[in-house]
Amino acid sequence: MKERTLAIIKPDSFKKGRVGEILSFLEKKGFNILALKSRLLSRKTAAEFYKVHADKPFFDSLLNFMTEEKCVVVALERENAVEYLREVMGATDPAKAEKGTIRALYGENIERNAIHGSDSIENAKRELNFFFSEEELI
Ligand code: FUP
Repeated sequence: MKERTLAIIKPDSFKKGRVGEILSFLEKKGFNILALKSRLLSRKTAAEFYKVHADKPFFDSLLNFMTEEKCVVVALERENAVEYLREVMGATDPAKAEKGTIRALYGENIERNAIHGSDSIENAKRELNFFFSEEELI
């Protein structure tokens, strides 16, 4: 069954000019780009998006990073999209990510790790609706 998930190509990738390469990587893995936009997140928006991490020691630093340049938010569609995106993204820490994954290829460290991907079907719904209107997701 076709499923939808949300990816965010993060500011480190944007700054290095890797947005096109990462989108192309995703297309080669069978994802269709349903919707996409380039956005400079406000601190408030980034804090709301990452609110589950509000009490973590890395939260403030994460907000600085996520607001330092534009992000490209992408609604993706594919069979088994949520789980498969997590697989091709690799582990949170690029040093621990499997060879050939996006984070192994493009990430710098556990914070500057190139890409975000929803971690469950429920969170994918929340995150897609966070960035896109119903009309944009048709
Ligand atoms: P992931 O689902 O792989 O993106 O990882 P988490 O939800 O655990 O973390 C969300 C983001 O917080 C990561 F992408 C990067 C940041 N983070 C840190 O900066 N330091 C940490 O120790 C853990 C996460």
